[in-house]
Amino acid sequence: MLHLSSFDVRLSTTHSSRFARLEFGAFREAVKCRLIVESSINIKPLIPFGGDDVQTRHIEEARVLILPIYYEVAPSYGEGSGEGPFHFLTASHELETIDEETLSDWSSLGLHTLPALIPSTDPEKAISEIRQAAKTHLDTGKFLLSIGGDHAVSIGLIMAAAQIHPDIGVLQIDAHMDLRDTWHGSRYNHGCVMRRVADDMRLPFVQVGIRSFSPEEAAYVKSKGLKPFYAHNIHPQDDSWMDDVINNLPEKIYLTIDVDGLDPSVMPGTGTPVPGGLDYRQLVSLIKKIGASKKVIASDINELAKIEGTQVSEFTAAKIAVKLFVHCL
Ligand SMILES: [Mn+2]
Repeated sequence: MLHLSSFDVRLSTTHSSRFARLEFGAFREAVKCRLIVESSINIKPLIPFGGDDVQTRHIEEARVLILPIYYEVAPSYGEGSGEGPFHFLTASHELETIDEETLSDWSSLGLHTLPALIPSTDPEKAISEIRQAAKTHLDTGKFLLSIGGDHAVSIGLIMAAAQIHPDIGVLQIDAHMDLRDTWHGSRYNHGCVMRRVADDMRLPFVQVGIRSFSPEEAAYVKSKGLKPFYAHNIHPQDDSWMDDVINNLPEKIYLTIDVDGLDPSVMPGTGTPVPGGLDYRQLVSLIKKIGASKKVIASDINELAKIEGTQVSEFTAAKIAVKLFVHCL
């Protein structure tokens, strides 16, 4: 007689971050088996940013490198950021190549989309892999735009940028402080990005769009005398607060854009949409001002999670990438 009460099997494949749990239940007459997909990243083939016609074939001739990173570990709420690079790049193909503000043709800037990076699902290992990959690309002196993935990818990316440019500062667009020391059992979780920047990398940083944080983070901000740009203090029409952002940063910038920094009416496709965020034009103005007054070394766009039936989020994310190219190169 077979007696099974419950039985879990965790499966993982070597080529993707796909996890599954097999559940066996014992019943009087039969043993039933149920497959539950806990979290999976569907690794799909990617098109280059803007499509094949835009791709600068030879990497040596490129001015901009775009690094897609399939990574999503322990999301806090909604899932799907792991497949963000696929949806971002697919949407980028639909962009017109003239930027309406500058009237420049961004397709001739020399964009080269790199093969996707699929890091380990162990956060510490993943951060190390991302750091090494980013370091190799940043060593070329080209502008690196990385596409997440969850926000944890930025830890490795910023580490790499700071290795090459120790005088760099970080500008974070985000609804969340990401100042937890650990989250979901790791110091390298998406909720810990800026804590690593502050405590481990000891870099100056400015946070914009903040409207969601824990008691631990509030206490940390108070103890360190930090002055985040809370979303509720950002004037809807007057952009003069952006001068304060600029004045609080050094000359060299790493710009990390968690898409949930935008208002969910603009960017609904993200795991933790929080009302009251930046509007699209405010973000573009900030990018423009930063680009005009600082040297942006590298950037990332992360936490994009597609909503089936609408393309607004991924198309907006792709458009933000164009704004980085036309204003920050
Ligand atoms: Mn974040």
